[in-house]
Amino acid sequence: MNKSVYQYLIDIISSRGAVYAVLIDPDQKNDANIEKQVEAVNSGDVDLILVGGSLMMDSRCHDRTRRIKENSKVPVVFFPGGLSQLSPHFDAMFFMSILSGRNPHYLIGEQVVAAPIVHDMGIETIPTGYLLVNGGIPTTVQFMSNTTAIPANRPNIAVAHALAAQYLGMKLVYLEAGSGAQNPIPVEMVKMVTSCLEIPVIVGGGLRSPEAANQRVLAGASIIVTGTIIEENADAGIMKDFASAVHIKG
Ligand code: 1GP
Repeated sequence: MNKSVYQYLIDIISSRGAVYAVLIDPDQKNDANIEKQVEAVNSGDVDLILVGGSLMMDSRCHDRTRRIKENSKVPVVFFPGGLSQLSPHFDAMFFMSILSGRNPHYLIGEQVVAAPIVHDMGIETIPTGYLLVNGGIPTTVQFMSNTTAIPANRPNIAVAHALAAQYLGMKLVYLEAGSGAQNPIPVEMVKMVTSCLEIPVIVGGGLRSPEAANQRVLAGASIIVTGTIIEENADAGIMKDFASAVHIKG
């Protein structure tokens, strides 16, 4: 691909209304199904694969990332759960900071250690402000990052963080309820954040139906992420249902 992954995303947002991204966790739990999941993505009108997870239960995540990249027809982007998952197989990475938290390690510590390695690998970086919102149950990301999530019924707090991300020069804001969240990001919060922002907003965590994804795109989300759905059923038909709910234009 000649253009940057960021430009690829911007072009899809403008031509199709929003991007549908599928998160594949390169953890042991997906080992047997990686090729099947990528095949469902390839045939399911999915625009992007995100790779990452909050906790790896063995040492083979790089090998799984390579298998994802080798089989994928769409760009493969690192969604960092931690520095140890960084690999040269990625087309780009969300260079993220957990801005909703006050844990310096995830605000800037990991990023400083990662930066020279990213520079050496030459991976495209997409600066992303990551905002963790309470999804109703404690999630792995919340526990592992040792941060407090934004209360789901306080959209103003999300707006303030999202604006700060934009003014700091971030190119994307990720509204995250956490993988397997009981409640996805409230539609009202998506509306309030996107109406104040000029940069695209990603929404993920706990989205279990195409309707739920569609509501958030109509509320202003530019990128929708699902992860658990493909882990439960690596089926191209389900991916297509989500993709057509997300692609509201064209
Ligand atoms: C996690 O938002 C993603 O970062 C995906 O969440 O697994 O709940 O779809 P789910």
